[in-house]
Amino acid sequence: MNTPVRNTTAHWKALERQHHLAPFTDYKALAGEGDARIITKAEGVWLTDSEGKTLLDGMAGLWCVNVGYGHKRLADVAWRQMQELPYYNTFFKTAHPPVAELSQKLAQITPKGLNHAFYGTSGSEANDTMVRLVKRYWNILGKVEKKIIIGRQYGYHGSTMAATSLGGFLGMHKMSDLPLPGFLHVDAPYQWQFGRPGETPEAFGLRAAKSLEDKILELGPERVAAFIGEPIQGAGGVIIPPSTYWPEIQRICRKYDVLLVADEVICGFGRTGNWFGSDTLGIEPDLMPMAKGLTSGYLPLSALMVGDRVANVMIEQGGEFFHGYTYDGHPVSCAVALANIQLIEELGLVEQAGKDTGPYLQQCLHQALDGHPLVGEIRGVGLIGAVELNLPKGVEKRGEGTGKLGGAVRNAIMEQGAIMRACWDTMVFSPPLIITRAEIDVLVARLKAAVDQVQKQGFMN
Ligand code: PXG
Repeated sequence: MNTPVRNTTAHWKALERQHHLAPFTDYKALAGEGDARIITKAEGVWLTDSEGKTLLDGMAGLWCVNVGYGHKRLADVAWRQMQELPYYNTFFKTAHPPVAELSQKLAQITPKGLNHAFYGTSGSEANDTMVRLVKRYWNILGKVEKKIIIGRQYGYHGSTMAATSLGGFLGMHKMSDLPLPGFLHVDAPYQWQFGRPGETPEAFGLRAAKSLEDKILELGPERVAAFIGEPIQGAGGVIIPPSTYWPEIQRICRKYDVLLVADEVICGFGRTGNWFGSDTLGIEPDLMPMAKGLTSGYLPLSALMVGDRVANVMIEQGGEFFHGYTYDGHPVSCAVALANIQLIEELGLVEQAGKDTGPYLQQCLHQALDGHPLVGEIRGVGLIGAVELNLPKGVEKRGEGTGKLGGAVRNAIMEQGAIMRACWDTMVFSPPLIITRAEIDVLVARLKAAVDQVQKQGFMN
């Protein structure tokens, strides 16, 4: 076999194929399609691949590069911190300035009552920490039967054993004999798939929330420890619940003394037009896992924000909490997170997503795609949203064999020079919050061209 020349696309692709098991990848199928695209650099909202092709990143990496690529200030902060204190742990009675200062900042910008942070390096870890902490909390209080944690269909909370169990993806469960015992799931507030003909969004929202109350009553409230939900379900297809849903969920959790966990890993740090999805949707969570936009993906870091109710019990009555990861509160990641939050503030990105570019993106999508035969619903909040593709009559949404239409549009928009993700046949987007109106025009034009191309190819037939 000829060895490809070093530092060429063929070389990197060959190394990938031979040695890298990438996440969420069908390895054989990818090799058949000509291997992974090699991304070499990025600036603003633009990625460049190893062949010099530029792509508008409509996904902010994996929903995480909120401030966009290429901010030298974040690199400088990391460089300085690496020289001063590249690592020290926060176990065993030590701490350092970046972790202390970031913790204070997070307490300031998160909703009222969330005043303590427990760190990790990924959203999955934050959720594992949450599971351990929830169980510990009820054990300290002597309510040892309160052990079940309820998630939702199409919920995504990460890929560790506990995080996969919290999530509601059957395919993921099946692969590894999950969920673990004590993890159950209720309905997603997803009207496009589960709404009844003529049902108002308000009525649908209450019906979806009722599935939680029914499940709690079926199990017995004394056995239910917590409920977890993303304010807006991201990887499940940007599922935006009707306005009645979250207030009802909040009421149910309070009534049955069930802790409420709002997973802000995607919705946090300006994505929905407020600092947190909980602000936008009116949620008052007891616990809040966050990651991604916390550092805009420049370095790995996650935090579990812990509300006073739980923190006070852990602090006053808990004794030592035997839990932690080597890189908890990593000084370089914390310094970069702090600088990233300051950058979001200085650039006014939260306001911009909520009041300017977010609504503009929705308006452009409606102008370009309303009435298109391949397009069903268009929805969004701030700079997160979705375009539902219309499946041929008789094809069940998200059933066996679906996802091909979404895959075709995703490939077509990639050819056009932009990246969007397909969740089955739901096209989703979550661009960097620095995206300009002119760049939004480009993204929407490329999506329209992609949808037109797929329609012309006669995909529906
Ligand atoms: N919670 C939510 C809401 C997430 O979206 C996690 C937790 C886990 O975070 P980590 O850092 O462990 O990945 C996530 C992650 C996709 C996709 O394709 C989404 C995520 C990760 C990878 C791919 O939509 N979300």
